[in-house]
Amino acid sequence: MAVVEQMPISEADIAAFERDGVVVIRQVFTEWMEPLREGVRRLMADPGPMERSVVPADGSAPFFQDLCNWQRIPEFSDFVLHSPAGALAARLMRSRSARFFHDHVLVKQPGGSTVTPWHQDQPYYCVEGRQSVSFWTPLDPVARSVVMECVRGSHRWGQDFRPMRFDGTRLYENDNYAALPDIDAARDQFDIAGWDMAPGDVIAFNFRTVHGAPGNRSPVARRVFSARWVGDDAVYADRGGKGSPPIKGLSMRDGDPFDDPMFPVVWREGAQAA
Ligand SMILES: O=C(O)CCC(=O)C(=O)O
Repeated sequence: MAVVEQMPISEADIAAFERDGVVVIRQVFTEWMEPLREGVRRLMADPGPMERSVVPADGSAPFFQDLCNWQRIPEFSDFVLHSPAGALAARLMRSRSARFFHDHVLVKQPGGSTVTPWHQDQPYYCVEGRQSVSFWTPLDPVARSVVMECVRGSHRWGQDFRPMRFDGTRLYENDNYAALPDIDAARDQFDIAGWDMAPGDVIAFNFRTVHGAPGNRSPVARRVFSARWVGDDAVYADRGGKGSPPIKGLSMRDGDPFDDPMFPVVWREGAQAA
């Protein structure tokens, strides 16, 4: 278990994460790149039941997506349980614990035109809380022009916006959510963050932070392992419909502490000394 004081992040990084809902941390997962690439190779050869790839109508390269595979792909299990990710998540969330929620693999093949629309993750999820973080971890170099972007401060807008499937249909029928503002129509009115990324770097963002990504106009694949974490204040959220990921077999009720063996506490304050 990683010792939290040894994490390569500063108080300034944590303050930026709280203020902006997003921060980039350099070279934190460098030694995990080859194992995660091997895990993605294994996954793409044998996708899971939640695979939902998009094949663009224009004939350009597909956008491979799959979720919740960490228990069956050994390289992913190893990363979740033994990398510094849990300790890093706890530190960024200022939480005494870090519980793993799920993994999401997103591979945009070279030339693929599929855009990831602007969205917040929170309303898709069966969990609620202020303490949350996703680690968007690219396994290839990703240029600023291709990288996922985040709207700084949007996690503090005080509103959850309608979750849409990436094909433009509503995730929940008859919901009361407002539509997300049209970010692309007024990009200069938002504080949009994005960076050139090297393998080993991570973009850490809150589940409420508005984010999206362009198609992959570059000549190299954009393989990403996104790892989602929650903190001490996490509770189960029944959103009255099949959320995303569509996780089955949970017995928690709305407002219950988010505690199920499917979501292990990977890091807990004080436990590393034991
Ligand atoms: O990589 C992308 O295209 C989008 C990533 C994303 O939406 C996420 O990790 O939550």
